[in-house]
Amino acid sequence: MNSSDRKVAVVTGGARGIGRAVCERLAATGLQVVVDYPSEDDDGGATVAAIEAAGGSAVAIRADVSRKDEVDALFASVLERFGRVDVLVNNAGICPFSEFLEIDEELWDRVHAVNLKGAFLCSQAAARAMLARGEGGRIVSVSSISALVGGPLQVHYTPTKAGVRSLMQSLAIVLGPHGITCNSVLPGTIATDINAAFFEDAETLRRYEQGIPTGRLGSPADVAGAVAYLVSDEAAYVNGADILVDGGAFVTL
Ligand code: NAD
Ligand code: RM4
Repeated sequence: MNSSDRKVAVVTGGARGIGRAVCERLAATGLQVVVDYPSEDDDGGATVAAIEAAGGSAVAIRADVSRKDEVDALFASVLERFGRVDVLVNNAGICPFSEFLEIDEELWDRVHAVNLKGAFLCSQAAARAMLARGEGGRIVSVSSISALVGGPLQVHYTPTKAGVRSLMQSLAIVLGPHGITCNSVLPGTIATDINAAFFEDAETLRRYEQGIPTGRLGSPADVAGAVAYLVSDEAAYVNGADILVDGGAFVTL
């Protein structure tokens, strides 16, 4: 099969954690995967190597999602190489846990720029390519249980996750008529680098696990499964929806 005949998925922040699991899962379903990464210190080489070792196809391209020039260059490069974008997964995100009174304007802006503006910029660029091709598409954003509940050390972060979920709801209305579905996955607490320091304390980890009916933190693969469903043909009529992947934590609150 010519590479332009195979569907292409762009996954932001695909170097590690949930993004890496999503990349590997989508590649296993036959998609060509573009692994976005923000800097040479945090590159997508390991993700590409794992996909290729499993017989899949992937390339890594650097772009900080908070920068419009870099996002535009990312999608221009994808179109030049593959001629199409079929799937976008907005996964890139940061959560520098901080006390409310210690969050300065710069930190607030940075968290919003990566988590929310980044999802907007990438969704707009991907939608332009999908609309031009006219064959529909899928946009999935990795929001969070934090779109639904607050967090004492996440005052700058939870509004971005509510915002990303809301972005998908509005885009579902705008893009649905063109066969482009827009949905969110809301992970609960997933063991990744983003919260590793927080869970170094065994007592904190035990308390969290006790609050989750399934008795454990989630894994990146748990989230990737939900993303893969939303990207699949079976989810063609799912639009503007959320899938909560939290082991039941929310319903215990
Ligand atoms: P992680 O820190 O392992 O991964 C974050 C990824 O985002 C990394 O690959 C990093 O390189 C990338 N990234 C950071 N800034 C970027 C930028 N400016 N441009 C492009 N990429 C950038 O953490 P994770 O848990 O895998 O987080 C992935 C997403 O899942 C985030 O949006 C996070 O908010 C969300 N999430 C995580 C959890 C959890 O408990 N781990 C729960 C709910 C939602
Ligand atoms: C999530 C949620 C999780 C936390 C991460 C960092 O959205 O709040 O509990 O581990 O953020």
